[in-house]
Amino acid sequence: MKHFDAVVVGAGFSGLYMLHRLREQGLTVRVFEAGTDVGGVWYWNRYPGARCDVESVYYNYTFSEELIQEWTWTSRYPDQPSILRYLNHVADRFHLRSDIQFNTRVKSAHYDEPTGRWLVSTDDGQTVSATYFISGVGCLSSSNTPDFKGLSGFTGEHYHTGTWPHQPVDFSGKRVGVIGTGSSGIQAIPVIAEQAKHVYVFQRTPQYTTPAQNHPYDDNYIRETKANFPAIKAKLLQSWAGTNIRPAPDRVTLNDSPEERQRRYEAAWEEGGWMNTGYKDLMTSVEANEKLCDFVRGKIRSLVKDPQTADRLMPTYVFGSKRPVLDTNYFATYNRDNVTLVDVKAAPIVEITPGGLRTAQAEYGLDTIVFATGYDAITGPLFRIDIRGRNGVALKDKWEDGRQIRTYLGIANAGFPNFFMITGPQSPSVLTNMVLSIEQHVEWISDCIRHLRENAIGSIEATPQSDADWSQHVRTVADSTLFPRGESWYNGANIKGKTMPFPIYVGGVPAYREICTKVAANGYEGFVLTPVPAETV
Ligand code: N01
Repeated sequence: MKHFDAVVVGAGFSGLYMLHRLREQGLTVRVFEAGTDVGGVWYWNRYPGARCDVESVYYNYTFSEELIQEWTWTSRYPDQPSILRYLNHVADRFHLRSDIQFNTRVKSAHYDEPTGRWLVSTDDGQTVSATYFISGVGCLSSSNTPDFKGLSGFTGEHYHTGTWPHQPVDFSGKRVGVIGTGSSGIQAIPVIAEQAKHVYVFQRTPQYTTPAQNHPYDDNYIRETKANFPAIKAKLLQSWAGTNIRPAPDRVTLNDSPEERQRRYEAAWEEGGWMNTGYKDLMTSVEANEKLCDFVRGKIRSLVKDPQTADRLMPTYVFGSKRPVLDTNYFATYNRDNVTLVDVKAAPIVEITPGGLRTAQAEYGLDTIVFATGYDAITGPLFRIDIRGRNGVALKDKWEDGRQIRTYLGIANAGFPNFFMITGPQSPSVLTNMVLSIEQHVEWISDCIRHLRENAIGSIEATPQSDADWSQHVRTVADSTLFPRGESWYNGANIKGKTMPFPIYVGGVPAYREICTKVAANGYEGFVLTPVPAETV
């Protein structure tokens, strides 16, 4: 059986950087990737309008000054083709492809106690062994198509935004149904509407979405950004989500007059992005949160001409308890004659028919259905792999199918020696700039592996107490905020039968980094380090 020092799953932002760092240390590494090329979510998400909601100049690796200087982003928010080009450039520049096996899905990874190795099996029938097993599967790579009655009998075409074909889909002259109005649906709908004969949007929950105000970058901005990158990175690391470089918000919403609030909300709306209003209590005060919700609802009313459609687009949940969305022309799209909003909370989808879709109220003839129905998020990508630690215990069972996630730092697990998760559950992950969080995890893991090898330590494993304490801490911090108040993919509410305690650390990037750094500085506090047996040293 072939042996590698490390096996990494996935060749997205996580897997590529992990491979690079481990190879620098001289490790043998094999990356397995299900796609035919690099890119991870940016390889699969090719739907019309796909774009990142973190600004381009902050959404890139920062580990290499040369890479920063040689790559130039062209617009404020990068579109999917640009990000994919960037990741291809990274793969070429650091000669990564030779250690990646594409078209290969990891099916299982079992810890073999007698040898202290991971046995990793793939869908092409091979099994390899590895000292370290590292997941770079991401949080949103397991797409979810709800089990609608009749789908297999649909005579038109259907697509999921998260597994979009590589060839452009032609919507011209077509009656298109889009199911779902999360980030993917909200980005795709305005673009599809420009081409299709008619678009029916099947909306279950109306969303708060604010304008991206995307625009091309000018040369001066790019020059300044490149010249000042070390300072920019330092500021990103100080910000709660790692997504912007402005000072931390310090104002209390209700301390301002209604006029001052309105001025700040308007300015943030015009500037675009994550509604940077300067208020620090958005996610801790229901009253503060409701003020922003009111403002956005007012905007929807002013943007959508038909009052009944506007009513159906009014969100009512706590802003931020579902992932906020940035859009381009979303609400204005409902003023088009060829767009119809269908409320499927009021009249649920009953079945897909051969010629379209039937709700409890009406039947819609469709040529194409776009499922923008999201993901089995956070735990889904990990549970697709049969990961088993000591005594053959499956990760899925340890976490009780997600109802009791227990990790240490969102990186490690008691009972799973030498298994590392990049942006795993209970780390800041999806509530932060993913690239920055990925870099932190990759660097922490590669430093840890260096420490193990330099000190003849055969394995590292979180203690059950560390697992329990970290999981409790994640819950306590989340419960002091409004984040867990919504029903969203954050807590599994989008998937029938799935429930999870809020699985994201919301203490912010600076606090989280400090904790991880301290754990390492204290000799990997909270872990058991087991020396390599004497005869094998
Ligand atoms: O998925 P979602 P997404 N019947 O889960 C609806 C990232 N991302 O792919 O809200 C009818 O948000 C569901 O309704 P409800 C980003 O983190 C980033 O859009 O559950 N409807 C919802 O409207 C994002 O948050 C970018 O009631 C059903 C929609 O489908 C995450 O990925 C771009 C249904 C799913 O929305 C996921 O976004 C794209 C059913 N049975 C994605 N089941 C950017 O960087 C589900 N829905 C900008």
